Amino acid sequence: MKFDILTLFPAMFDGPFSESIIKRAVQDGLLDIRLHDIREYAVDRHRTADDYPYGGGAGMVMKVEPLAACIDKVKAERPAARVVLTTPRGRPFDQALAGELSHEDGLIIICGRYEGVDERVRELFAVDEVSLGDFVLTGGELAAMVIVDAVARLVPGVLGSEESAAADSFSDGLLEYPQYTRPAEFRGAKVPEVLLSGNHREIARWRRHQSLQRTLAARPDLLASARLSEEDIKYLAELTEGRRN
Ligand code: JAH
Repeated sequence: MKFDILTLFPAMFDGPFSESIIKRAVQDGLLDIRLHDIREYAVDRHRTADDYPYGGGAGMVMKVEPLAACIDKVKAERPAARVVLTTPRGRPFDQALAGELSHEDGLIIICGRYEGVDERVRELFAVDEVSLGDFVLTGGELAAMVIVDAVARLVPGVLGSEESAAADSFSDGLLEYPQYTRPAEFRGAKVPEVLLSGNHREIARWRRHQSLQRTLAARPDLLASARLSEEDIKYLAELTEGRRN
């Protein structure tokens, strides 16, 4: 899968893509991550990438010309790629969208800066706006890294056979059950007996119940679209019994 990232701060990406799973996937040729410095597409003497907003107001706006030149260049190299702009006003990014994007041939991710990018970028290019949540960053770079990470791990072969994406949180729309490893007791805190029992049916049942409990407690909104069995629904009914809501 090909990722092309358009940014004024390419050096921000040095760390996250040079470690662990993403690094290995790039080395193995499964991922091709390219960084494009938007400033290199500014043609004026000072390589200006921002300017004052028409109509006045606080802060600066990312100029359209350097960004458009950069998009033109990258689109010519990647005609099939989908163009994404990270912004708080975009479509909420979730596991379903990560899965959808992982089937694309390539992604061109535009990282905004300042108060935002000149609106004409959205007008002139087919741009999908994506948001990581209702908060404001100093720029889209960190959001782009999150998107690359979440999408890349869904590309076949990126996770080893040890780590499979299938059994993760959200694969069935529930939060993950608690995990433990050795020692069986630490500072008086014990690993639940059932996990040491070797009874795999009981272990699976306990884990499912834990997932349901946690989801009900922390993210009850997820239960509406989770894939639940008759037994799950019975268990949830038991959990909520005695409550009035
Ligand atoms: C901030 C351009 N939803 C996360 C997110 C994504 C992008 C930005 N902020 C938050 C952002 C400033 C300029 C983009």
